[in-house]
Amino acid sequence: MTGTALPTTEDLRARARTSLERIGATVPEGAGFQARTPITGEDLFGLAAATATDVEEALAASREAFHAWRTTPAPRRGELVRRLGELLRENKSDLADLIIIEAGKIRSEALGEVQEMIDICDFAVGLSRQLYGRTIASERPGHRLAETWHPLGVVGVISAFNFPAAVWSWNTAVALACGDTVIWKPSELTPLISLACDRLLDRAAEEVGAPRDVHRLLLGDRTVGERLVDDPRVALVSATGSTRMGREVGPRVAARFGRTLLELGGNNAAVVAPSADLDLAVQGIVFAAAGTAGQRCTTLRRLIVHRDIADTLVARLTAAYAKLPIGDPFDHNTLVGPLITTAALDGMRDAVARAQAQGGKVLVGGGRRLADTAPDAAYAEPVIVRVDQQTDVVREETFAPILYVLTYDTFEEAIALHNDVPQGLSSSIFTRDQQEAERFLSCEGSDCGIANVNIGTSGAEIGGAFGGEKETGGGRESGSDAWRAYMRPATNTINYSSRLALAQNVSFL
Ligand code: UN1
Repeated sequence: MTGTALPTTEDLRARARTSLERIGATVPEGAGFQARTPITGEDLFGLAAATATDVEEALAASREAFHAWRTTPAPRRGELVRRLGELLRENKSDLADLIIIEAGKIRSEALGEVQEMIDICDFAVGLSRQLYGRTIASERPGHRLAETWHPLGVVGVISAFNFPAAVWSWNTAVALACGDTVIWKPSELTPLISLACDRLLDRAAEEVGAPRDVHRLLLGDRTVGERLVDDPRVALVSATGSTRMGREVGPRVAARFGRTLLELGGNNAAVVAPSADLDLAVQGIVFAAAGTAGQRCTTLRRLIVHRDIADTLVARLTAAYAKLPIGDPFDHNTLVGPLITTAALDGMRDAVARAQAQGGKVLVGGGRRLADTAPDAAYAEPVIVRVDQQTDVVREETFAPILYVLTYDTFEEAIALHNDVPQGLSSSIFTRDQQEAERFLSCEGSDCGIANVNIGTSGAEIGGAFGGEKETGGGRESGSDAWRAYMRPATNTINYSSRLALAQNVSFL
């Protein structure tokens, strides 16, 4: 528990204004919707939402900017991303403050999110000189096959509240290096950090002489997102959010033959084997399960522990949970800030009640804190629930700090439990047995897009591709060769002989 009182909404409003001013962003005040803070659960500013005309104007401008941007040499496009990365470095503290105010992250995690943005900019600058295609041996004499990667078009980025800036930056830094233009529809819950990011990119574009319309921000509710989803001028819709949202977005974009990159729910598990280093496992588990108040898509939600060590591990986790400092995310001692809304708290309580009704036992946590001082905020104690079976509530993603603990006897059983959920984002195993670790990483082990050893499920670096299988949506963002989703490949056959030879030995004329 933290001893200090929460800041007032007035303080937070002033702080947000100061950060926005230092960044140079102006707030489009209006009556469309409210910027709010989960720290007190109260409103900060009324904002104007984008109208249908604004969306249309952004689409036309973005499409036009694409025509200039795609012919700008890729290393020159990288200069825009480099300048953005520098501005993110210079404004790191103010950006982190806005993330704390709007998403309720603790300071070290908010700074970590900005660092992730800086890292992806560095990556994308390098990428701008490495958009490699292949040369392929032709079956015909005097011919060469080549693969060329071209810019795709306008990319619509729809992002969620929990990584309000980093997920935008993964998409935007890479898309810009690839020669695309971007229209961003952020979560309605985090408009201020979006305004700040947009302003910094705007400044970077001015300074390097890039077309201003390579990036457009559209604030507003889901109708704004829907317009991007349905418009054939948006070549790729990159959407992060719930599986429910993905189920709507995917088919709608597919119906017009557009492309999607979906990052949806996770129901991430860690297997803890009898040989595990428990000191390391406890640290890894507590950060992954309770960090960010359980609101990462990579949050650890299921622990699959070998029966022989289950009681020992659970006792250590329970002790660690009982001491977690919960409260004001600006307080340097706090490790668990608020949930985003009281609706999220209701969802958490509902899931725990269902788990109990299905035979689960609450071992620690689950209570509400600070309800008297901040009735509109949602401070929850991270909870551990021991369950005998993977019941339906355990197989769902509840976006809150709930850790379900299951036990196993054989490694095969652990893998079967691990994979028996609809989602497939992130996974990990704590073990000192190399065979077990390798089997977990193999094709018959974890079925997730991310599989780790002796580290938790969350906190991926940008260098790898980020995303997952099954109901997680199948998209890959960020590092490795995720850039290919933002470009279109063309296969070229070049005849440098003076004979026309047809493939497959076809003769004609
Ligand atoms: C998300 O929760 O949407 O791996 C992204 C992580 C972070 C990104 C999470 N680097 O936890």
